[in-house]
Amino acid sequence: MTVQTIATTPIADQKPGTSGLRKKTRVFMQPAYLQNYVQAIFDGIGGVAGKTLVIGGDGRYYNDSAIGIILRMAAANGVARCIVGQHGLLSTPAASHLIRKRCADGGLILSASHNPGGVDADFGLKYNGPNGGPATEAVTAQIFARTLDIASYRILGAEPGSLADLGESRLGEMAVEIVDPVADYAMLMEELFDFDAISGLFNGGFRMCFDAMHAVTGPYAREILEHRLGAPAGTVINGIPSPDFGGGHPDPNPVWAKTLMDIMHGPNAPDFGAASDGDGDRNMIVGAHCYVSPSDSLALLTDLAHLAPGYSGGLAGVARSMPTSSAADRVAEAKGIAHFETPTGWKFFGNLLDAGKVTICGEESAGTGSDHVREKDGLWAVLLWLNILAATGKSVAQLMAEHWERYGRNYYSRHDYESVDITVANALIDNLRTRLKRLPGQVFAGVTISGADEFSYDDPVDGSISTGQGIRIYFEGGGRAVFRLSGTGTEGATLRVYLERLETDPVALAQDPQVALASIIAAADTVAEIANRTGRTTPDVIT
Ligand code: VG1
Ligand code: CO
Repeated sequence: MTVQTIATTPIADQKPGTSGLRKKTRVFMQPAYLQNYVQAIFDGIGGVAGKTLVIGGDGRYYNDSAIGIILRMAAANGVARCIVGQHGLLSTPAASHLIRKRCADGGLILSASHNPGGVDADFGLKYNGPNGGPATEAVTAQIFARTLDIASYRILGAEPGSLADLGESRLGEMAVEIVDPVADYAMLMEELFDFDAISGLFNGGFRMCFDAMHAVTGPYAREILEHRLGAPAGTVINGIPSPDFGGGHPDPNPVWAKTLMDIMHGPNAPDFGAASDGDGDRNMIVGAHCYVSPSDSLALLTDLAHLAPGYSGGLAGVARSMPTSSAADRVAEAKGIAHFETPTGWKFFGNLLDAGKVTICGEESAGTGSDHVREKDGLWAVLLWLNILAATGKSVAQLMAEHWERYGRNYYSRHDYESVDITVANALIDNLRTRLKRLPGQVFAGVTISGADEFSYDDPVDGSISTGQGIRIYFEGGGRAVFRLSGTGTEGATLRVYLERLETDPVALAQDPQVALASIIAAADTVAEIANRTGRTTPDVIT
């Protein structure tokens, strides 16, 4: 079998964002586009000869063809073994677990996560290192640098075998091992959680609805919830992965998971609802008539994780991304454990987890996870919630009410303005940046600014510094607004405005967040001149 060395030229737009490289599917399908990027990953990490890689994706359009190309390139670059999920499927947390369990040198995960799939939608690829976590900024910088001076890529002149057949085969000199994508992950979940107690819940008539959103979590949720835990068939809805996610937007939030929200707020609502995203690393938690914001979920899990066997010894600490509400910080302070604030994106949690400084991490974008893998993990969060519900015998609404009574409630919302002209979006952020020093003391929409800065992160483990991670504006009375541009979109710019206010008055804990945050929302819109600059008077998505 011949190794072909194909001459190529650099492609300018292959800079990885918050979570790998994401582009329109048709961009990835252009001649040499995927090949250049894969070769740049292989070269950027110092070569792959003799290494073992884990490969899998969320099943979106082009997943299997791309895996075929990656396998041929891996073989041509001297990779010793590729461990591939059957049918090319691996959820992001399952891929992270496989890398760790099999002591692989890293992995390639094909996903654009919560972005829609299809030939006219989005595709993505990211590299995870030997700890199972997303490549650090230093590594992605090396990969990007290589995309800019690449001159050739190597590929084997032979097609790999079927991704459907479990077991081992050869592609040139390389071993290709097709594995069950669910088995190892399900075993890990059984080690962490009290499956007997959760089964007991279901046996007692507890009802749940899990919306897999036609994405990768379907097979995992069915195996774990319906088969191993005995939840009735039909507990998992939209459970068969489809290349375009059933034409939907696999982002588990109240807007895109509206079907589930309607069920959970309808008559005869189940006790517990949950949803996951395209690649299975996000989670949405909702009780009967009770939506739990991701920031609150992180705080509650930090408070009560010890009720699950895998965390019975307590937590070393908790980390949250900067735009996530500070609810988890107060729990950490009450428990006397460390808490950390990192930039947006799971890659910033890796060092803290590896160093044993934190056990649980979370992001406002519906990502929660722990040191069991090095990615956020949707189903893990759902199982931890189930374990807590089983251990306490309380409802979601009851747990949240008690949590807010004890710690106060951080009213929270994120307003997204999508497909904004990139120049306009950059100018909006630049304008805020240049005014930061002058803002304290100024009044916008009746609210006084008490402080303003731009977040930069000094990694306490490796000393690396990440600047420009979001504009923060603090208001008198304890409110906060954060402004940043998304690093996962594929069309124009997405402006994210994160809004938060702590309420401790016991009689004011049950408001609609948009109402509770009205003054902060108005002040944030005014100070950033959103309407004037973008021409938008309302956000495209409010979560
Ligand atoms: C978004 C979220 C961020 C998350 C990232 C990847 O990034 O805000 O919290 O880590 O997506 O999640 P951005 O740059 O668009 O705000 V996933 O589930 O899409 O891999
Ligand atoms: Co995701």
